[in-house]
Amino acid sequence: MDFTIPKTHQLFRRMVRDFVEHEVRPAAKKMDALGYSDMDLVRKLAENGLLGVPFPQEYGGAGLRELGYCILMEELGRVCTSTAAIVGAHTGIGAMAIYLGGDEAQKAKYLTPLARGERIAAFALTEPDAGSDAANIKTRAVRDGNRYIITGSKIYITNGPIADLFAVMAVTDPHLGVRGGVTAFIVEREMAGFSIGTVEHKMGIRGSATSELVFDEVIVPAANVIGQVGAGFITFMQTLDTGRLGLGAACLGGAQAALEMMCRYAAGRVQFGTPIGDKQSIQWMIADTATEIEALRSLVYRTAWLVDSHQPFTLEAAVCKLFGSEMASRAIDRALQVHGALGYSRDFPLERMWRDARIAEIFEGTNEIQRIVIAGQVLRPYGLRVRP
Ligand code: COS
Repeated sequence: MDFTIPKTHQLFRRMVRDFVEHEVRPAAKKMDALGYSDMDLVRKLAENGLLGVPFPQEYGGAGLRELGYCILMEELGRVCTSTAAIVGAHTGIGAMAIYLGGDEAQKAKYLTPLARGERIAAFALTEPDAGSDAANIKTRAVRDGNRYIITGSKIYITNGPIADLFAVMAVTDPHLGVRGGVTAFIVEREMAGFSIGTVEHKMGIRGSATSELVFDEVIVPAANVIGQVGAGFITFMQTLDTGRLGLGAACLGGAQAALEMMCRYAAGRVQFGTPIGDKQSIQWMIADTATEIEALRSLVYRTAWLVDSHQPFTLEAAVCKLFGSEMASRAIDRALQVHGALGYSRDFPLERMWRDARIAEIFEGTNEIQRIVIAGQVLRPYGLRVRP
């Protein structure tokens, strides 16, 4: 395994850091306070080529593969979890479903404008009766000549209110279940019968809009089936694998920011005549956080290397998501404790980071699901099948 980060990617990190400091940081607090996605910021992300980072240049992407995408997500996660969630839903799972499962015509028609940031994507799996139990979806797609008619609803869809294109999982044959009976579709916002339902009011990532999607006999051309009819469950599971890695990278950024804040404050805050960083109680919090960050950094970039070298990574992506989300919450909580009452103040970013971090333990597959995925992968060679 080659752990050297290529020069192109080092330069890319510098460019992203600069963009994030100048454009994302000023927007983060405002988006949280007002609870909206800043579309000017999304436009600037597009103009800087940051909405199609992993995809090949022939499809409008930056061609920086998963390594570049993880660098982007780490840098966004350092400053604004909402922006990381917007990019994660757009690039990491929405557009990714088309990249992984779509044909050349779909990549030309849909992936390319998504990668260029001309259109925004979302990934629609969760329903009232199906979130963790992804196989239990009820949204139905019925074939009618050379089109499908989709009926049902999706909930808690990140980017729902701002997206133009939706990767949607629907049942095409209820008798076949997930092995042949579930199909993925590309649905356009303008298609008749499609509408945005309830918009969520959330405790965190308030700059990332989340909503219900309603499909009232939406007519979708058969050409919008992603991959083969019946292959939708596998495409969505594979897409979630890469999404979970990106989320782990965003958690790495959040934890790193918390560590830096902790160290700065510990060096400057004097109590009992010395900086609090002189106290072992604080040093150990810093040491534990730094240790966990080193572990996550290795996990994330090794997993990116697995993806980019076309090796299996389902286990590793679930580990990144599980460990990363719990670790980022711990790191930010420690940073808040080190800052005392200042950390609890709404005038200081830590309380937003603390609220924002919590979602990573829930979305893109709860951490309970990640443990099922990990146990399943580890126990498979022993002939055991792990059931949810
Ligand atoms: N890559 C490729 N194939 C996969 C896969 C993956 N990551 N995960 C599952 N599959 C395949 C399995 O191999 C199986 O096919 P075979 O029987 O032919 O081998 C098929 O899909 C069904 O898998 P399984 O039997 O494990 O399905 P379950 O219904 O038991 O559910 C879990 C599996 C729980 C892991 C799945 O439903 C899941 O990930 N749920 C969480 C979904 C989620 O993240 N929701 C959040 C909302 S979306 S942001």
